[in-house]
Amino acid sequence: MLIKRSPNGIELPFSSEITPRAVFEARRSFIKQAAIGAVSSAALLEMMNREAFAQGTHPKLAGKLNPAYSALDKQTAYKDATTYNNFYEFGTDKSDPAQNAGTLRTRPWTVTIEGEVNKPMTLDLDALLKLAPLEERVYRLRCVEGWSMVIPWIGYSFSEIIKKVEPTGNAKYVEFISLADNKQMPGVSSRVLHWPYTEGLRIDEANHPLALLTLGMYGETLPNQNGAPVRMVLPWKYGFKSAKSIVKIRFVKDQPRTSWNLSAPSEYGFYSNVNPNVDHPRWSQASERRIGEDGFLARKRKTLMYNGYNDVASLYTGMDLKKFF
Ligand SMILES: Nc1nc2c(c(=O)[nH]1)N[C@H]1C(S)=C(S)[C@@H](COP(=O)(O)O)O[C@H]1N2
Ligand SMILES: [Mo]
Repeated sequence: MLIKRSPNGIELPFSSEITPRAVFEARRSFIKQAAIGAVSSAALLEMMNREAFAQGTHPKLAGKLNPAYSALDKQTAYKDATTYNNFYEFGTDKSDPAQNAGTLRTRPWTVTIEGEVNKPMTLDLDALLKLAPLEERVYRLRCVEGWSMVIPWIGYSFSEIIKKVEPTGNAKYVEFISLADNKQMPGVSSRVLHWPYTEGLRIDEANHPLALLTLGMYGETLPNQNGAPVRMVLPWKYGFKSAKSIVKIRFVKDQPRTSWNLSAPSEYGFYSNVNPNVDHPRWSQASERRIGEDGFLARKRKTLMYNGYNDVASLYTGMDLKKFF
């Protein structure tokens, strides 16, 4: 995909480059042709590996709308939310995850929860889906790169998991670990990040009801490129804090090392709360571009403290948020 690099390093794609419906339709007819033997099986396999971009191609997943935790902002188009992604396990271009994540096998899938808990457990997808009532929550997601989306996620508060595993008194932090399998994830062979992708929260942050254990979006299970089959969504923090395709959750005594912090500690702090007053060393965080709302000549929106989720402010009273960025 053609990228225009702005002076501050933020990538600005032209909206015309987002896969148009016509391309999707072309793939459909391509698959039909393949069925009658008109194209090679290698080409067919490559095509099948691509994740579908249209809504309605994933199993339905219903959640009861939680209006108290839902933004009224216009929702990002499904196509934009599923073709403009960061998921470095599948490549570093925004279009790579949609192109490459078809190789991810999301069933069977288990999440192992261990460490400082009285009840360590390994849960499969069905157990995760049944653990608590599913809710729909429309959250703003603000990427540290300066763009944002509004997505109707489906899941439940991570606090439901915490209740279930009973952390010990030593559990001060929670570590989220993504799958890192180079057979399914071509990007894991490159050294752009420390694999597995690891993120973390202080336990009181993880216990905040806004922290969403996420299993679906737009009324369906998660597309692979959005972190199937289970991810976190932390709307008051920069997007990279919300780990995708999680296989392990550890309750620990000490603040965990995280992938982005390891790769550039002065740029990506452990807390990484959305904060328009604390600039990234290479660009301002005062404003953002809403994906789908504007093209290359971006109409900028003001970025809000905690991405507008002021509910979380009490977690940080007395902390210098410039120091703990
Ligand atoms: N495992 C993993 N999780 C990840 C990432 C990643 O590269 N690998 N990228 C993060 C970043 S930078 C962002 S902005 C969000 C993007 O989520 P979305 O593609 O569903 O919008 O996922 C986050 N979670
Ligand atoms: Mo991001």
